[in-house]
Amino acid sequence: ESEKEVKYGQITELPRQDDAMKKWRSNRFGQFIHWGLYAIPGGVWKGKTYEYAAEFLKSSAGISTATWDSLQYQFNPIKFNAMAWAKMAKAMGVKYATITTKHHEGFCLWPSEYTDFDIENTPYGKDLLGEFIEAYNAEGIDVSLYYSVLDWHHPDWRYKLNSEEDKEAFERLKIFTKNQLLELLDRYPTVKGLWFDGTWDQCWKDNGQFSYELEKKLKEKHPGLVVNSRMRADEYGSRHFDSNGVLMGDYESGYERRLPNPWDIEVTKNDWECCMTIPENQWGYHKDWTLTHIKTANELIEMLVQCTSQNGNFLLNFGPTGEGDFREEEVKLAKEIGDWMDDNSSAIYNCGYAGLKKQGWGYFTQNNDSETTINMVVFNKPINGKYRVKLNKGSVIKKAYLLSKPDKALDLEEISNGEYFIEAKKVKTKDPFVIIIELENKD
Ligand code: FHN
Repeated sequence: ESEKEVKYGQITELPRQDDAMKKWRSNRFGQFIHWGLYAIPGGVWKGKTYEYAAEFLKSSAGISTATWDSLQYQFNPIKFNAMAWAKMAKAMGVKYATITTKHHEGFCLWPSEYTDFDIENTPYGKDLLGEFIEAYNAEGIDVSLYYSVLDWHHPDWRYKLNSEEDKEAFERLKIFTKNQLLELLDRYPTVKGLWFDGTWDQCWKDNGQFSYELEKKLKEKHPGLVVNSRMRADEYGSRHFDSNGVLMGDYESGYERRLPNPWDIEVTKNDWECCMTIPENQWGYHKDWTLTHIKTANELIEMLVQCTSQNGNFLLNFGPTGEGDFREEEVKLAKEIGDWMDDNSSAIYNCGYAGLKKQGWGYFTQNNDSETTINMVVFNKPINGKYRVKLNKGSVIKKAYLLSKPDKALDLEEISNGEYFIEAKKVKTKDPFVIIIELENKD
């Protein structure tokens, strides 16, 4: 098939191999924070509960912009303690966090020169985003900023440009967007990445040149900046991937509340990130968590491990309350995940695709700096207590042991050339656990 000429496609060669990108890749586990005015009503308006995502309440309940925007004067998260948040994130085991600086409602969590619809003009008044970044950085956690281009508050925002007037409005919105992004990078120089959202509007898709030039400009200003694929469209309106199928931005961010097929090897070729909610589809705080299934710690850990096994990052979402704390369920899950990470994170950080065929018991991961050690993260114990491993040609297993009992070698049975059973019948735990195999090259 003939290649299309693409002028406004990818701007760097992928996968990026600079230090900033390597760090992003080694982090593997991140915390997503959706926080804005929507946290105040929490999915409930005038006594009625709306089941759809709480951050969409304005639209689900048909609330006027003026009424919604006046929530600004109630935003006073007196319980917000940035240090406590950062400590909780650290204990959960995340290495990075991505926070909504401005979601679709348009409210800004930092004092912006370009709008009054911001934290400065709330009873809280202080630079909440600045506090957040400082506290997380102090705990050694990288921070990236989520930014929605779609903006229900801004008078110049349009889905589609139907008239000359719309076009002029969009020109102004482009300037506003660029100014705000440059302002964020100016104010918060330690930021590692920008996470674009709300970029599916027709006007954004029709303006590939703008997002191309914007990406270049932001990266010039902030070397090392890591940008998600959602930011971009090429000049033909193709999003994430250009018209020739080349990924745009630095990593694929289309995995929202879904994971790739766990056997898919193609996906391991690009950097990517899956973002995930704990309930079915709630990003902002919703008062009622009985409406859908709430994922358990082990379900979430499995997603994290699967992402790692296919060279992806896992960004797990939290929706703090309007008062500035986390609901009990989130605190408990963070603790449970953190307890697991305390013992098993060596199978996560700086790990990726191991190059072996996935088996039914779970996932292989391998540290990027090791050639001979492979982790087997087990989620399904086989009835016969034996774990199948098929190696690539030329290597043999030297030994296998549980990560929790490195001194006790597990029995090995070679079934056929390069295919083994590892025996681990006595493992009692009900949680996922790790078997380590050490390989040796035959020649
Ligand atoms: O509409 C938003 C949603 O609220 C949330 O921010 C997610 C996160 O990926 N992005 C949008 C939907 O794609």
